Amino acid sequence: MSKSFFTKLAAGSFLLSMSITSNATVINFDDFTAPGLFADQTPLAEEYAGLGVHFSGSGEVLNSSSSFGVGLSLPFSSPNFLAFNSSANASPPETISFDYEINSFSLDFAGSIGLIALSAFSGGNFVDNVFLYSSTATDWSNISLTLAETFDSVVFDVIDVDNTFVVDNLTFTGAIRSVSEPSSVLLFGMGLIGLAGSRRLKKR
Ligand SMILES: [Ca+2]
Ligand SMILES: [Ca+2]
Repeated sequence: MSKSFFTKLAAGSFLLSMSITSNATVINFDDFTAPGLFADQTPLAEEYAGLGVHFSGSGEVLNSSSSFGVGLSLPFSSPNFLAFNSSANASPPETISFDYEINSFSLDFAGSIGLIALSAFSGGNFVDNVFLYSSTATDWSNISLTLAETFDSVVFDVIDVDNTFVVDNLTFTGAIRSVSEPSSVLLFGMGLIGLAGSRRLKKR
């Protein structure tokens, strides 16, 4: 193999990873109609399967018409959020799992006073976690995990908090997607065509 082959391969891989990690995906729960009461909603589950994101837990997407006592200006995005209320049988932990590896995850939350925990797992194995003490019920706070290691699920939990609170704007960046993805197959294919072309030129 020529040196240029590896140079091109390295350049191709670099381009590929750059194009994926630069794209942050945001789930703001505002893309479907949601009711205002827990009684009228079911727990969030596969509504975002199209993005390769799956929810398991008892959090329910509600609109902000019911008073949660939280601020309704940015970073909250209108009209919906993911809501929790222990008296409505909607309590954390909430597990968010991905069909691919990610390397950063964050969310905004409001309405709770206590310790918030975000934990990252890869293939079911604990990777890392972060804790944040929230001392105000009305203002929004942000909790985030950005790790050198990639992970494929996140557990959001609260400790010593049993009142109502809401979550919005889940934001994550993917790190490694399957090579069967059309864009990477195309990119790899283009690299091979380029390589074949340059070899033909050299033979002349
Ligand atoms: Ca319900
Ligand atoms: Ca929202």
